Amino acid sequence: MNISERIESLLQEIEDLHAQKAQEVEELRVRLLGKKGEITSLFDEFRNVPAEQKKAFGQKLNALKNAAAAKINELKEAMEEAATSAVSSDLTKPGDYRELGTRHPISITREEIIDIFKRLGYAIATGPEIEDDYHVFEALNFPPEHPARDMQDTFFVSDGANPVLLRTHTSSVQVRTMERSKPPIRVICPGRVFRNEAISARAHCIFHQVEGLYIDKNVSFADLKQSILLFVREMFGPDTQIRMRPSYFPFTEPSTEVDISCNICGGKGCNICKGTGWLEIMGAGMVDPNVLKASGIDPNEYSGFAFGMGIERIAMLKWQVRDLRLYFENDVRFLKEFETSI
Ligand code: 2U9
Repeated sequence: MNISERIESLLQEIEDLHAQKAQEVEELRVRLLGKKGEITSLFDEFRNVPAEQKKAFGQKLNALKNAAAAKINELKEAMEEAATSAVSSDLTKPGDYRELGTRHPISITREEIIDIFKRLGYAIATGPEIEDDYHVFEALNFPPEHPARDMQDTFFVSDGANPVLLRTHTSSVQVRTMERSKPPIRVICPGRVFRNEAISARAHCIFHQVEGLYIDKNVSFADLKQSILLFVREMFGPDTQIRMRPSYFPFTEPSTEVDISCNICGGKGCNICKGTGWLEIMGAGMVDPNVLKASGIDPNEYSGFAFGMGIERIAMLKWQVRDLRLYFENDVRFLKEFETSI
């Protein structure tokens, strides 16, 4: 066979090529295009072709080489596709190992808090993150000039008589619950809240809260104290003590800030509790009569208590997380540390 005939026959052969295994495709590639392959040796012989025929042969040879490369690629791709779509005929074969993700510490903590209050008979309530001034401030007894109503503290979406804004606490959910139901009310409201704050190790413009509300006849401050004590002992261990300090919130009267005995040093004083033996975990109080009235509940007939806590803070105290920003960065090295806490 002369060169011309060999090119023709190889072209024909390439068109009819087929392969069953990846190894066969590789063998074909070596036989045709490898260092000592048939097409490669045709290129070597090209030197002996008379000058006037060189152009025509050159074109044919290049076409042959391209056809071979394209065919081999096509076979390779077909093989890869078959490998991925093929159903194993051995149905007893173990499945591929898939690495499991971990739940986020904020989710773990939220579920744990909710679970404790569920056992105390609380129902879960949720509501919109984009709210109006009435449900976030007005109905909660915030005076018109309260600093939280300032652009510096709250993200406003629109202004007007009843501005639209991103809720700064989940208390608006309790307001909506009071509007549509009659006591007894026992709800727990988890959710995201938004505050116009500079981001630091201790503050973020988005964080998570769990708030609770209990309204019935004869609900007292003693009920509040006992409920909180039960919660902290479930959350931080049976030896945990609580301490209440007087505070002020527009929506509760009296109001209190709640501390727990330091879960690191047991109250002796360490660098986590800054030597005080106590850690602040939440705020609480008796619902202000104005707040009950605004949502159609008679304060002469009913009383109630409410509390609120930041989930990030509870999780920080539980696991000694030093910097709040870690919760939002999704660095897997951080998230992996909670693998066993699920
Ligand atoms: C209604 C009536 C009263 C919810 C409450 C707190 C105290 C409180 C803070 C803790 C840390 C918010 O996340 S934080 O910054 N919360 O101190 N929240 S009492 O009181 C309510 C809610 C709704 C109708």
